[in-house]
Amino acid sequence: QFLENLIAVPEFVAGKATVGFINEHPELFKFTNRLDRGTKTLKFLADIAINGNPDVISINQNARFEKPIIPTFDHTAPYPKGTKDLLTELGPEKFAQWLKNEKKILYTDTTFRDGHQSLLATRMRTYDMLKVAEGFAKSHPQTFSMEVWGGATFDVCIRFLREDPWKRLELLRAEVPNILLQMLIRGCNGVGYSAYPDNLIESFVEKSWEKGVDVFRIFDSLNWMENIAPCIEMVRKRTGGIAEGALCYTGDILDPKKTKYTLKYYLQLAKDLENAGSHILAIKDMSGLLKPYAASELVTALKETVKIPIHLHTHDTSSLQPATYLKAIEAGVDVVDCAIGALSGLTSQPNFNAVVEMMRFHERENPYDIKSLNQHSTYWEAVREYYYPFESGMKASSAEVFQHEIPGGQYSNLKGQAIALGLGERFEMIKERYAEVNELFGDIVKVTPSSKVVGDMAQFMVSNNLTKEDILTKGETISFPESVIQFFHGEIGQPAGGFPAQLQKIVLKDKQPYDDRPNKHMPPINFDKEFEAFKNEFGAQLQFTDFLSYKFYPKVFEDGLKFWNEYGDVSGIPTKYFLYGMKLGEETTIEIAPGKTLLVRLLSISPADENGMRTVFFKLNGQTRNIDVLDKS
Ligand code: 3PY
Ligand code: ZN
Repeated sequence: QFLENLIAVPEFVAGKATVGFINEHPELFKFTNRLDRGTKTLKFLADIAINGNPDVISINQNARFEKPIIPTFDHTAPYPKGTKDLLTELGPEKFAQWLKNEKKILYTDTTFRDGHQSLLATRMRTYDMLKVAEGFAKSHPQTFSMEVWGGATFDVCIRFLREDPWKRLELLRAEVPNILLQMLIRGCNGVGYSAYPDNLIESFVEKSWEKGVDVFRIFDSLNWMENIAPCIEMVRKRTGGIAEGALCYTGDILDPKKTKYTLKYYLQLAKDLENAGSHILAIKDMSGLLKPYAASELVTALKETVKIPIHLHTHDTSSLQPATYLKAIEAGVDVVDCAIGALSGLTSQPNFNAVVEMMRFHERENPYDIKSLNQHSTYWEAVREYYYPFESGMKASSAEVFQHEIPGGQYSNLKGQAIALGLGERFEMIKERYAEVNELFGDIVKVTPSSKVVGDMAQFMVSNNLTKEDILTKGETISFPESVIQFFHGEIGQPAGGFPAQLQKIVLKDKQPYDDRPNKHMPPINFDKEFEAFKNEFGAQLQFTDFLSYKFYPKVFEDGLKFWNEYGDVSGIPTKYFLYGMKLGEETTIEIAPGKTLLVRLLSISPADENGMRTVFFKLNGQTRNIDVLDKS
């Protein structure tokens, strides 16, 4: 391994190693766990078989899984031309012009990102996506884009799924070379929850494009242009992709009593987004609050205000949103976001299959092979069963969302968090408090990360039995959650109309808030120096993308790396075994590298010895192998 480390040092390869070379490169002596890939995989399977997956808190012993049926398509046929080819041919400006002139309604498929983020706490694994990505791309090349990256997927990939998000992107790009791939980026908060140095975001944007992202949907959780505009600029400068500036929709423009987020407010924001260089404008209705008649009014007015095409995103939490799409389409919206049937509805996007049917025989119909779309839905229906521990428990749509305004992506998580904090039974109260906190904070836009602040505060109030009055009268003695302090300190930006001054003082005590971009207060990253130091600390074999992951999530990345050193890449393990472990006598194939497949059968498990150790016997490609595991039960 010393040799491997040696050739990873560019100076050595370039023949520039000097006398002090060895002393200057301590990483040469960092040796990762040398178990071969097969053994590492067995180690993981053995551990899960004995101790379970720590991310699966409760197992339903009666759960039965049906084998997902992969939709059929012609594997040998070339990829039909799609929007990615068009972007390459036209460049982003002309592409946007093409989109605006296109009469047919276009669709973004959110199944691989927001669909599962909103329904299954973001737990969908790359394994399940790769089974159908090529088929989808070949059967539905008229799709505007596939949203596959960003938002919470980046963090969850490493933290819970133990996958490298960059590898996911690369693999999906290879399977989908013809359709635009889209990501959600939180302006200058990137894929994190706070502010970062601008040059980190710039570098992140550039790498994302290189690895496969074409459309960058850029938003800010407070609709603060100062956090959005620089990110639009980065996409324009550092990539050949599309900058889609997003306005986050909240409130109700039809309600005369609501005077903060009015039609005028949104039109101004849209104009600002266009002037900042957006190729496309997104209406990001993250909570599903944009009602049908409001959509009609908003889209009509936006069409008169901006020249760029309009892309509408919503969540079907209340079940009203297909009607919203209908009205928006009538008013001239260019693209709408949908999720494949089995991963649609409730807190996810409207049902792709059904919206396609809604538009059949209409003058703006975009014809789809509905039989194939339905086969994709059947596939996802079976796959979804594997992820039952991550379902939110929501059984029906609910008009309550118009009161609490919780974003779709947050709802399933918030419920899980409440249960984890022992507040499961008080979830009704958490929803009520959520609305109260919003009022207390001056009616803010609620989407990651501002929605997390409101959620944290609501949970804090419920667990400490605090009312709104308590906060205002006894606030001096309360130690507020960290995210709330950061919010009032201006670390995620400035809300429209400013912070409520009295509460800001109560929360911050003597601390002085920022009134400008928090990123301004951060020194730029010295990439050469820091990347070198990163490799010295964690291993010479690590890539620049690993470094970027580390900069967003240092602790999560470190834990992930420890995991990978011990168990290797587990992304090729079928989901059933990844989450629940193999049962005696079960057999599976696992691709651990292109063309390298393991055939694994679980033969037997010994009882625990006096030290709690058990031995798990496998057959691996015909040979018996045994792995010792500590039984933690
Ligand atoms: C995210 O930022 O993860 C979102 O999905 C916001 O809607
Ligand atoms: Zn969303």
